[in-house]
Amino acid sequence: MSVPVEVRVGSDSDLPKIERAFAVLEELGVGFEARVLSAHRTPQRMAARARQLEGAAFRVSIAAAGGSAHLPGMTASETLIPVIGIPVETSQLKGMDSLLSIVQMPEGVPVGTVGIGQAEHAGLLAAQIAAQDDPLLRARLRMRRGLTGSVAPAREFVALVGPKEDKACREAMDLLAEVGVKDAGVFEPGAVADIEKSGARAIIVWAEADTLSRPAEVAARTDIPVIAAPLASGAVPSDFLPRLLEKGPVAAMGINRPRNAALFAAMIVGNTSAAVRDHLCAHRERLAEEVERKDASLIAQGIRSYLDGLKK
Ligand code: RP5
Repeated sequence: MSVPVEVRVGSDSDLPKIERAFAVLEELGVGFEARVLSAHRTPQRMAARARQLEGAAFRVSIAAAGGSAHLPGMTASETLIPVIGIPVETSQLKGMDSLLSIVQMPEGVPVGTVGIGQAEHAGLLAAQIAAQDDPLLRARLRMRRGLTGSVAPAREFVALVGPKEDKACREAMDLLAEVGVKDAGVFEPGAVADIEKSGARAIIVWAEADTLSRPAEVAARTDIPVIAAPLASGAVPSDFLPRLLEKGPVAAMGINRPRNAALFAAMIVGNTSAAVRDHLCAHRERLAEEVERKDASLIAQGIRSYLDGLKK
């Protein structure tokens, strides 16, 4: 049996809280490996295993952690397979600490985040990603989710749902092209049947304050992984992200991170495209070089001159 899914937790105390993820994977017959790997207590072991995931043919990692929940993000920084983050519920802050630690990733390193404690959604998303290479699994998954109608086999195509002329949409399209995803197209929110016929491997759905339920509405009608990309022009209310993630399964990006939505979609495509994975690797290296260049010039110039440069 192939093992396309890794499930990692920051502590074994997380295991009972994400039991539904294991149950879904077992029910669908998806092979998985479960590990306890702490970003803080065993950072080297955690990173070393993350670096092996691509080579060991894993398609997706589910990473669950609570509180100062750095496991999903640190895992994502060490691999090019998609990482789904589960924010584990905490007693004092009810998992809001976990959610914000996981979802608001910087540009270049996305984590597809589910709602607080939504382990079942994480299991379903992982199965949806794994099913793209496995028609029998896909059929079981569609049956379990009550999805009817025929779907085209997945190809190298990403669907975007939202206005074509929008800046976020253009940025995402540009980045998809940059990392070698051959084809992408924009659809209306109601056009899920057309998206299924297109053979899309991922769907990016933009969500604003008045359309927060849109990604979940699309996800309810398809087994193609839905990436929820929230956009906001100012401060948002504290229930903004929880409302976005109330229903699913959707993999949420941080607020105003359209390029991360494109990268997460490309990582899904990269599971079956060596060319896309090579581009993603080069993209990640460019980001690292940029930070290294800045660090070197800070050391060379000293803080005052560097700050003056930043203010110009
Ligand atoms: C996090 O700290 C873990 O993911 C867990 O949710 C939380 C508490 O861990 P334990 O103190 O129970 O080991 O790193």
